[in-house]
Amino acid sequence: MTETSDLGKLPCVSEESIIEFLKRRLLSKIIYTWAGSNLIAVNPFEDVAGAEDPALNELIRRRDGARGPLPAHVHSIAQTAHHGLQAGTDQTVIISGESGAGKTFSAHRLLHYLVQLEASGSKGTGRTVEQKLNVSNPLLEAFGNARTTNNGNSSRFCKLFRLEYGGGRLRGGAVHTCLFEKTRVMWRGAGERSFHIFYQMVAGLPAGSLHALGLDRHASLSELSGHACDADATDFAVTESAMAELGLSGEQRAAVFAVLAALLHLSRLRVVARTDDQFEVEDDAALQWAARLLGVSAPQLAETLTEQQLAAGRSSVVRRPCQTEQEVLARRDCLVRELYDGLFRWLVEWINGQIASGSAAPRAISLLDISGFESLETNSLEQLCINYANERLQQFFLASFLRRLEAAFLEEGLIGARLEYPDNGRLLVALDGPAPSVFGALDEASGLRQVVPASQLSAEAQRAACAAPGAGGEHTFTVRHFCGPVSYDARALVAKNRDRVDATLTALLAGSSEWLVRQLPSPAAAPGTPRGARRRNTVLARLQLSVGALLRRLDGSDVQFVRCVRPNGAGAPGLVADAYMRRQLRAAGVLATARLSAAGFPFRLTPTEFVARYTELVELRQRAEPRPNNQLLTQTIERWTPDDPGVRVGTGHVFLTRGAWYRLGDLCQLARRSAAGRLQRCWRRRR
Ligand code: AD9
Ligand code: MG
Repeated sequence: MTETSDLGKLPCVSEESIIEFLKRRLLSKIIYTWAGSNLIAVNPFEDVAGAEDPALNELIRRRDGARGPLPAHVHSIAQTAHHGLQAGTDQTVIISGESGAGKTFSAHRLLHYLVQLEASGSKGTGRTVEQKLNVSNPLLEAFGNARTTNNGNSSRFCKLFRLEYGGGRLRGGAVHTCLFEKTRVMWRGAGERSFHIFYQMVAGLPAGSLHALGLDRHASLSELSGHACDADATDFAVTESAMAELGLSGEQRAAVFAVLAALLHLSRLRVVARTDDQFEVEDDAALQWAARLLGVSAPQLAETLTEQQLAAGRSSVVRRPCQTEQEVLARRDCLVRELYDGLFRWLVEWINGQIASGSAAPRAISLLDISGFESLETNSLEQLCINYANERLQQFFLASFLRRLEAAFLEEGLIGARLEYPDNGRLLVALDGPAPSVFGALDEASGLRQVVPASQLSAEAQRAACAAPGAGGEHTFTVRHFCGPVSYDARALVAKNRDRVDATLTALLAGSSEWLVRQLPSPAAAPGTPRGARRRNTVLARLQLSVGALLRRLDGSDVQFVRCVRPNGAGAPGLVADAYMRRQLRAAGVLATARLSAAGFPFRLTPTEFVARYTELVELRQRAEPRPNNQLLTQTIERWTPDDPGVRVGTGHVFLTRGAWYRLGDLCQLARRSAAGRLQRCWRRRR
């Protein structure tokens, strides 16, 4: 018998058995495994044979999912989505996993397969759409990915890529992004780089063009933290041609590079002390270039950076000069961050304008590439945001998974098959529900510029029994997420959550003589910005809205999950670190998924398959029946396993839990050796 490719069908579903099983498969270069209808993809960190196997693809393409399980492969996910779409339901694939686990790689595979599927089915006009969809990914990655200690091409944003179909054909698409790590443009950890595009531009633009932007290749590269590599110049050619392919003219591309160059100049600004508590920006080449490229005057830029606007009462504001060097630098960092964030959003909007399907109510396959759970040594607002988004996704996953099971049962005439599952609804209410809640307390304090003590946040979390006791020091509070407890440092949360942009900075950019700078979406126009007097404009409030908007887009669609797993921290092929895997499998809820799938009758057999598999249990005179019917099956099952809740006979299939599957298998083996009477006695003992 061939080995199963489904974790839910293992004889024993435990963490150890799952790790052993995945390890054995990886060492045999099999990276994909089913956990019920979800796919586990273990990153091999090398090219594995068969990934683009034409025979396998042909096999996947010919089967439509209705005729038994497809091979465990990411292309099977794509094929199932395509099949479901053709049947009239929107489809979503959610790809999760920790940094470097292979989410983006899997997303590319899915996109590539779906686009190829169209290309092979149709010739002619669709071509341009396919090309545009294909090149939008490298362009987004140039501006939104960076080298981190975990991954040389780490995505610093979550991406929902929609492929839109009209009249049964791929017509275009749309990209939605959230959780963009704009802070990276000014701050990153040791050994990490800023976004690829800066290195690409400095390595790839001709010397004359760099000179016209006030840049010098060698000086600029040494100033950017982290080194450029040979690939940056080659990648720049790819990025530039993607920009051109997506309709950005030479003039528009030059305007984008000018903004990037302005950011490099801004990052070099120097602050000098005029008096003990008055500071100014040095009037040097960096200031002049930054101002010129941003289309503002140098004195105006310097003044905006050194004077801050403060609220005085409910409706009036006062301006006062910055009193420390840090205040000036914080304003500069804020300007750089918001400019880059605006540029990224402008680019996403541009891409969307180019790949739009034009169909009024298109059907869609959505691919969601989201950062996985993070539990670092010190966890702050960034981790709270990512973990909250994952918590919402888990809730979405449970709802869609159970809905699908329910639908399958209803279709088969099985009513009342109840499943036990770990619901995270209470935890979410404790996090983002109406005050009192963790987000409520932080938002309240952000409005009042107060500090929230960790003990208060702990109390909010504890209200829903989602705080783990005793973890972390006095400044931390711990949330018991569905994949394990995470301790957050409460100290910088309020300041980070506030993330205010002074109106004078926005006004400066609005008055620019450069068309692109004027067109960049202002922070106030960010998608998910809370409107109305009662909503707070904080990072958490915006996050809550943007995740909600993202999930609403997926509502009503059939959802499949790809859980990416990184086998070791070093990124080495052929190496599996058990503890490393275990942590991720827990974080991805793989064990819970396998158990859910085991609880959810993972084995489905048609009557013919049932009789073929359990021949020994079927009475001799009935074995010859040309078409086994439900009555016969029910009689057989009742005879051997009376009132077994693990077996359900539907209109077209027999559903078996994992336990029932093995019970019946054991009975068959015994039947080969024993008389029927002995067998039944044995069965009674087992139950
Ligand atoms: V992050 O959260 O954006 O930092 P990802 O997206 O999960 O991360 P990524 O897809 O970028 O990880 O993959 C990390 C590295 O593993 C890349 O160099 C990939 O080329 C490599 N990888 C991932 N999956 C595969 C695979 N199936 N076969 C070969 C792979 N290489
Ligand atoms: Mg990625």
